[in-house]
Amino acid sequence: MSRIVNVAAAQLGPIQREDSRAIVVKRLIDLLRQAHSRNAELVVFPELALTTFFPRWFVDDITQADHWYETNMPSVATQPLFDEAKRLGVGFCLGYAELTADSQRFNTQILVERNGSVVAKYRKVHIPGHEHHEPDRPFQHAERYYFTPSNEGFGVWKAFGGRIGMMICNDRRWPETYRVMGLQGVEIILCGYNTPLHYVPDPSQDPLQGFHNALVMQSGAYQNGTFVVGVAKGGLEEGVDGLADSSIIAPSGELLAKTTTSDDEVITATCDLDWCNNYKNTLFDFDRYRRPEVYGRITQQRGSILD
Ligand code: CDV
Repeated sequence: MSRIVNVAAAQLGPIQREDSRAIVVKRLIDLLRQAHSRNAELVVFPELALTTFFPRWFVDDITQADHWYETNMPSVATQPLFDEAKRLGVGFCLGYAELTADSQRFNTQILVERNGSVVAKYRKVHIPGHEHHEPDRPFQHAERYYFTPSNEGFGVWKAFGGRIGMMICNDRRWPETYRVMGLQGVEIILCGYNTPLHYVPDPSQDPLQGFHNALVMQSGAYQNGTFVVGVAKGGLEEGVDGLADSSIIAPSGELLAKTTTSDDEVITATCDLDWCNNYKNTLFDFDRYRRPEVYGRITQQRGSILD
């Protein structure tokens, strides 16, 4: 039986503050159709794909930000995307801000199968940035104010004929993210991101954003024998320039496809999931070669302990 999945990364250019959900959903549907015309059966959209990256602004009363969050999925505004995807027989992965019935706020990504059913929900684990207003910054990155870090961890779901995992933006920088999914046999990891090119705490990293993006996702793919699909919302959004460089990466760590613009753009790759076994059954045969008995510090402590 074929274990081929045709995957598309549907990169978004900027979404400005005034852009309505309806305008954005139209863009998503256009990308979905482009991907379908190129035989994609799974289309991956970025983190917080329905709105501008609102954590760049601080509001003292967090309820003033409620309009950036979704309380239902699908919602009235996103239903046309679900309908078109089902009509085309294409699945998708979508990032959005989630406000739950008990007032919890998560940075969330869902996986929707080709029949329109939501098969998985992932809530961001590693929340970067700051909790309080930092007025001296040129722009805020107050994700730690707007989102609760999820304690649900990294699941892997059987879908699209394989084992699919999800992570969101900053999660991709942490090796534990990939390994927890690797230990569940993950074959494709889907990741949306919004990465400002200017990193305020250490601007020496600014010219390295593209390098670091590729470095972490390519090594995570290789070390766990999995495909990784990294999808940006890039370009100049409300005065803040965002990294593009959306990529589809093979279990060998090689780049299969990469965007060339920082605007709405689709890239595709044919992913043979059996390729994962070349790595999972040899160099990275976890059962044979891993030494969890000497990795205790990984889960027993958070920060470095200097003797
Ligand atoms: N949205 C993000 O998680 N962005 C972070 C930035 C703040 C470093 C990232 O890891 O790309």
